[in-house]
Amino acid sequence: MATVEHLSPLWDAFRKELAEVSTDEALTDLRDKYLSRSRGAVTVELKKLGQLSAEERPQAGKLLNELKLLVEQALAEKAGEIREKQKSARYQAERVDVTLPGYAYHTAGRHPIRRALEEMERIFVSMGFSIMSGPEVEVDYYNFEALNMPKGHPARDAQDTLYVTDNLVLRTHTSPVQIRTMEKQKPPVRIIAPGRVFRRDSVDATHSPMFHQIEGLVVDEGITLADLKGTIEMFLKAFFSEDTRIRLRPSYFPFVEPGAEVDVSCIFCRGTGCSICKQSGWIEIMGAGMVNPRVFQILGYDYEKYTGFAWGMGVDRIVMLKYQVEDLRLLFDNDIRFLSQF
Ligand code: 2NM
Repeated sequence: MATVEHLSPLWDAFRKELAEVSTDEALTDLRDKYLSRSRGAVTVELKKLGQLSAEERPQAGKLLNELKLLVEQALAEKAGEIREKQKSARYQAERVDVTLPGYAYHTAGRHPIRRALEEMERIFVSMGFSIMSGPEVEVDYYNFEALNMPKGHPARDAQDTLYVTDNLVLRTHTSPVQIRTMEKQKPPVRIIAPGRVFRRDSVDATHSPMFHQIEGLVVDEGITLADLKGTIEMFLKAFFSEDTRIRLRPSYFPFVEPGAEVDVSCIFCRGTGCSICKQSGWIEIMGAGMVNPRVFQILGYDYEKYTGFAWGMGVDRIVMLKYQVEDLRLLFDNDIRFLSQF
């Protein structure tokens, strides 16, 4: 007989067992135990309803259905509790401490020589220069002849030049780019020529058979040595620092007249004297000069009408100076332990 007295022990037993349940599996077992179609404790009671008299059946049926509903509700609640517990356990396990220091990523970066080249290009482009390039394997005429270095000139010495054939060399400077540009283009010319150059040198701390240069050239009517000095000073102030001073010392290059070496006030001691500038306060940084009229003549430029200035500097040397790299080979070995410092 299904009465409250008869059913409440069943409910109490269910509640007690439910309290012990903490996993999905145990909950399924408990559901089966009370509600399974064949042998669930509540189902068994429902099946017994058929044996009751017509008077008893409605009341008992109502009670049993209420119990079934309560059991289902309690099971659903428990299922929700288990889900929540699982969720918070997972969150706890996956917890991230955002205050821990991060991992350093190995990202690719530009080589210090490339960075210096790009910075120099940026400054000259901002001053109105165009960037030109040309072949690294060059014919004798562009590398020497047109630059006022006829056959037999000491600067052509086989000790310095890497020959491909009698008439082909690995360019020893980027000046041939300037010659090729002037051949194609009438003044005004305002160009820079960055790139690789080659010399027949043995490798040591200050020599490499391949290194980098940036040369520049300005040609127009009325260009003077003052333009050379002002342009170069503006560039060097932008590249090093605004308080950089420069000085020109007379020098000789076959393709300029007059020619000069350009010094900057020492970028480390600012001119007061230190070990890097050997107490002189000055550091030699480039060669420059007024383009030799002979070069214009070879090219068929009107050398009565046009004047120009040009300069050339070694990029690798400047990188060594700027970062105090004592050995040029470090710039070419590409050891990641060295490169990752930049
Ligand atoms: C230097 C120093 C001085 C130079 C001259 C020319 C050209 F093609 F116009 F004649 N190009 N580069 C030049 C002048 C290069 O390097 C130390």
